[in-house]
Amino acid sequence: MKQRDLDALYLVDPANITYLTGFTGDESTLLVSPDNVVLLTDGRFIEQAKTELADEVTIHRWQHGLTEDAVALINASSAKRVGFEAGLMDYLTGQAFVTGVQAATTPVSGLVEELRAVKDASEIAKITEAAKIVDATFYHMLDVIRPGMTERAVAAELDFTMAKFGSTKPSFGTIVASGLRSTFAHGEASDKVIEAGDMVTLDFGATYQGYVSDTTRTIAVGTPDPRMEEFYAYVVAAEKAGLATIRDGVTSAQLDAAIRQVFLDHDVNQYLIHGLGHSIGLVVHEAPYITPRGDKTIFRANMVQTIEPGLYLPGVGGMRVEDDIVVQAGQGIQITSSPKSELIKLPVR
Ligand SMILES: [Mn+2]
Repeated sequence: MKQRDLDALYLVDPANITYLTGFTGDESTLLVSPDNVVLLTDGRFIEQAKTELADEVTIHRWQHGLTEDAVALINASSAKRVGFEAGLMDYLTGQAFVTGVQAATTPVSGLVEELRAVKDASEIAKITEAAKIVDATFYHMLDVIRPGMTERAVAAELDFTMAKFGSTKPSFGTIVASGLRSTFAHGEASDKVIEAGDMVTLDFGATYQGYVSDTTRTIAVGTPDPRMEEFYAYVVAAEKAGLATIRDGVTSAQLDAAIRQVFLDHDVNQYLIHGLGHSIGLVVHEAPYITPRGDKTIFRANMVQTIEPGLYLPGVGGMRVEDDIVVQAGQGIQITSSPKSELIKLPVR
């Protein structure tokens, strides 16, 4: 705030508020000034806020509305330049905020996210626990998946298993995409029945003490189209190239190029239809992202990154592998470890 010449900052993003204060409720906002931090919330969260917040944080139960009360608090203060999370507010809320506040308002973005990008030891420990849960769950699913099951039944068993292993909630809607649906990079589980010969992509994440994991494996049920095995080898090789490249000091664009080169070498890059990875933490998609446009984004030690190359052949099938990696000086340390080197073909029983 000092660097940006702000004497107050109004935050609306739940993950940013959790990161700064430890408060885990939602529909609340945070007003930060050099000598005062105020959580604006409603009756549902008062008792929770008392147990989660440090004594220095003032709990303000709003009377007229979150934004209205925040505006009134700012106008009653001596703040002259107020930053606010413009990109995370809807139009009407933002308009009410900037017209209500008498001080100068400055849109800010990424201020707290920048702090969140580099994790401390306790955050890495929590993400590592969430990673262990998805690995244990994947092994269990290998015993469960068989032809005749719907994707939805697979997802239900997968979510239930993560919960049994200690996940408080899936970190996003579990993806189970089989057969032709495996060409949908983000195919949430449907009523489709899994058949012999299907590729089945499982993309799922656990939450442990607020921190998430995110992993993907594609397996076959029975014998798939022979091109799928060929493509699978490229995907694994691409991820491996990424794992060998990621470390402190590498740019996002360099990492993207290292992974993508494997696909270019085999003339299949046109079947890659999404970004190659993202950071994880309190939420499943955090900056930095792996992107060819990321020549100014530099990975730093103690970021936690996913690498997730995939190939999708329309009308045939698709696959993706994704692992979670702690960036260190000199190397990346993989914290998810489900098997992937050979395409797993489950027996048709
Ligand atoms: Mn992911």
